[in-house]
Amino acid sequence: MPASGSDPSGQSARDLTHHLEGLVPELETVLAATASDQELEAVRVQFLGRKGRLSGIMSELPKLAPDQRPLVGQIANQIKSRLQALVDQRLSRLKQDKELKVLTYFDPSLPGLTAWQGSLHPITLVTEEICAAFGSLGFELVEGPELETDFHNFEALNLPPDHPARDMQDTFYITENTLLRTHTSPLQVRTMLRKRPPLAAIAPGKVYRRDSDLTHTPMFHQIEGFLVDTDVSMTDLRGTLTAFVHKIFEPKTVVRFRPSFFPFTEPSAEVDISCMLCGGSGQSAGAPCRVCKQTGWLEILGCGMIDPAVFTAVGYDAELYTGFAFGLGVERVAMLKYGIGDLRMFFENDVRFVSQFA
Ligand code: 2NM
Repeated sequence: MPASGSDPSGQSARDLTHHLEGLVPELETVLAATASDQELEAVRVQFLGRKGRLSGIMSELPKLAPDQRPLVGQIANQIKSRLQALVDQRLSRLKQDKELKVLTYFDPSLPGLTAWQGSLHPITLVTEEICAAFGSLGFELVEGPELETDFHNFEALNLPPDHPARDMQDTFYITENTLLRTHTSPLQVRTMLRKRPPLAAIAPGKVYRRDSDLTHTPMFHQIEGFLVDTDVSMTDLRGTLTAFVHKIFEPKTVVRFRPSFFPFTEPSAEVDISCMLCGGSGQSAGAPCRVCKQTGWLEILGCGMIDPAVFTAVGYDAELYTGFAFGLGVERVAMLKYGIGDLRMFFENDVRFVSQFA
């Protein structure tokens, strides 16, 4: 049967309709192969673009008999909507696939990432523990500059100008009169210049000495304390330091005072505690104790009754007041407390070491 309204070019309404309808399955096949938004856009342009397949067929419309054009035009619009819908469908499918892909590599049942938690350095922990122990005994905390004057670091502490501790070999001098403090005693001097007795203070801080080998670092941490009043005696010193040792180490620890010398105290003593590894026997696991080198004792601090010359230097009446003072090295106490064998561990800051004491 001849197509109705055929024209000289051979295009009939039926041919055009056939071509138009053929676009739908063709687009479906091409769309199925698209894997990205870019590919999809290229296909859309190819079919629906201004110079695309649909436009190509539509350009044949004027060749139809005028009475057939409206019907084919209507079909063409329907096909256009179908094609656009297929492209939109594919677009949302691609988007869905992308989300699904994320879900397949994200396993919500896995444990979450652990937040890295910091910890305090063992020197900080031991410093805080010692200061808290003296705090509970009524000592106030004092701090001050690491850069000191010759007067506060040496002169006021009964260290005369020719004393060996003032040697360039031992002290970091900045100028002739300023230096890095070699101990925390200048804090005691500053406190006494500022206040009148009765007073008791504990002074932690970094100190500096020109010394560097296996057992010495140019900077280390010290804590010194002192107490001044009328009628302070050596028994007060002994009782205070014994109470302190029993707060920091085990209560069964034995404390021993041994005569010594410091320029700023008279009399002076060094304090030993019974070895925590061998319990004072000198033997551990049937062998000479490695911690106390078989002596049964460990030295932990130095102390004494404050020399009247120190009181005079800060303007106190040396006839009226007496007092005691003591000092310890924080690294040394931390090594004993935690059984650390190498001083360098404190300064290397290996997290595997420093995070063990939290
Ligand atoms: C020590 C040992 C003995 C000490 C003395 C003073 C001061 F300023 F009061 F005189 N402060 N620290 C002292 C006494 C420090 O360290 C081993």
